[in-house]
Order: sequence, then C-alpha cells, then structure tokens
Amino acid sequence: KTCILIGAPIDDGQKRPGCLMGPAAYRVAGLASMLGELGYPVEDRGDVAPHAVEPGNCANPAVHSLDAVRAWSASLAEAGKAAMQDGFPIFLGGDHSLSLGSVAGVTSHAMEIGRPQFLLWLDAHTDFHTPMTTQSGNLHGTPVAYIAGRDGFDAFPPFPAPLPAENICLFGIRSVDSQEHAALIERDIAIKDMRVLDEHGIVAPLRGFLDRVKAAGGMLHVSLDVDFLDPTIAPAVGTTVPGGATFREAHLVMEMLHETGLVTSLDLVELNPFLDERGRTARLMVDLTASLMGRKVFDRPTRSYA
Ligand code: DIR
Ligand code: MN
Ligand code: MN
Ligand code: MN
Repeated sequence: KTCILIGAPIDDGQKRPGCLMGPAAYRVAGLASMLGELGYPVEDRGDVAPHAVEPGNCANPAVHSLDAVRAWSASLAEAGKAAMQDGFPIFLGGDHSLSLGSVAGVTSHAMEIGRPQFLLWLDAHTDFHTPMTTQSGNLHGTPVAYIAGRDGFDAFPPFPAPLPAENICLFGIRSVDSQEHAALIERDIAIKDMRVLDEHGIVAPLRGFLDRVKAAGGMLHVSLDVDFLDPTIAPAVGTTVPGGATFREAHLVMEMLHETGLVTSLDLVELNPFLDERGRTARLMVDLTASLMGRKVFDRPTRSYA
C-alpha cells in the first residue's frame, strides 16, 4: 500500500506558535525514507493549503481562529478522502484541530465503501469540548466531540456519519476538563485513562478495543498527539502533562497496531519543533510511525512472543 504524506501546517487550533513547522520537521527527520526502507511506496503530496470559506460565527467569545480552522478542515477533509482512495494517508500536523478535517475525510470514504469507521485517540487530553463549552477557546480541544456528533458545531459542516461511542477509544488520558467529563460520563466511549493503564498495562485494554474493530470489519484511524508521550521523552509540545506513555509503552502500542493490520490512516499531531531538543521528539514520532508500519526489534515467523 502506498503511504500518502499530507502536510497540514496548521497552528490555529491553539495559541502557541510553532506547530506549523511540524510537517517540515517530520520530513527532515526522515519519515519518507523510513517508510521506503520498510518497503512502502511513498507519495508526498506536500502541504495542503486551507480552502477559502465564507466567514462563520460562534456564540462563545473565547473561541479564536474559527475561520482559519474551518478553512483547514475543509481542505483536509477533501485531501483525506482522496488519499483514502489511493493508499494509506499520514497527516503531518500541525495541531490537533487538523483532525476535524482528516477524520471527516477518512470517514466519508469509509461510508462510501460501506465499512464502519473506528478511532483510536492517543492523547493526554480527551479533546471532547465543543466550540460552545471550550474555555481556552482552542479548537484543538474539540475534534473528538465533532467526530462523535455532539451539538455545538454549527459553524462546521455536519460530520459525515458520526461515530457511535463504541467505535471510539481514548487512550493515555490524564487531563479532562469538567465540561468534557460531564459529556463523556453520559456516553459509552472507552476511556483508557492512566489509572486504567497503571492497573492493567497497555496490552489488555488496547487488545479489547482492537478485537471490536476486527469483529466489525472496521477501518481504524489512529490519531497520535505528541502529549500522549511522557514529556521527558517528548518535550516538543505546547501542552505537556506529566505521567505519559513511556518509550517502550508507546512502541508496544504501535507494534500491536501493526500486528492487527487494522490501521487505515494516521495523524501525527501537536509537534512543536520550536520546543524540541535538536529534533529529538520529531525523530521519536518517526520511530513510532516505523513501529506502526511494521518495523520490529526482531522479526519472527509467528506472532507469538511467549
Ligand atoms: C484543554 C487542553 N482541554 C483545552 N486540550 C489539549 O484547552 O480545551 N488537547 N491540549 O490536546
Ligand atoms: Mn489532542
Ligand atoms: Mn493533548
Ligand atoms: Mn494538545
């Protein structure tokens, strides 16, 4: 399958400048050559440009950059849907507001081919605000709510076939705002927060979700926020939260994802190269992508690690 790189240098979903350098950092860190070495054809479609959109409005005065985010969402939804027809899209962020567009695009494709869409959200945060509930006004904190079909997104096109709660898993969670909590507690979205992962480890909670995807014959979009990772290994993100996934835990997640063969699209988001230590976080994100795409420590003829 061809890996299709889609640069999304979007900075507008939060307030700290720098995420717009993300796509360039991934390219410098060798993403394309890594994929080539794993045997994939690679097509880099360059950076997407935001579409021109009519001005929209939002009743919550805290929300900023609404039209910029709407413009990016429109172009990324289109680019994502087109890329699904041709291969395996990898969206290079850019902040997490890009997923308003990327997941809309891949979900319209799944709808067209009649397969259910699933979502694995690897993040410290639940990103379950709506434009009406966010207090920071940062739209990068809203994509999961949009994808799940919450009200409050009048300024955006209706999400194509909102995902049922059972199709969503939030993994690595350790920062939830009270409005997000109130909305999540009403739903059956799987929340694999750090308390759960401390008790059960990575494997059982992840396998439980992946088994559901497999049983349903689903398409699986993985959205990897840099702040899923512990800040000691991944400092280049504006919203670090202590107590994140370790280097080995993160690779294990990616290795398991590869073994299932279920992943059909990927976001790499929230990298802020301006905060990085000589490309360290960018390289870690590329290495995690390598594990997701099949790089192994020691290749075995069977999938048994007993
Ligand atoms: C917070 C932070 N929940 C907000 N969200 C972040 O601003 O809405 N998501 N950083 O990745
Ligand atoms: Mn996020
Ligand atoms: Mn986050
Ligand atoms: Mn964030």
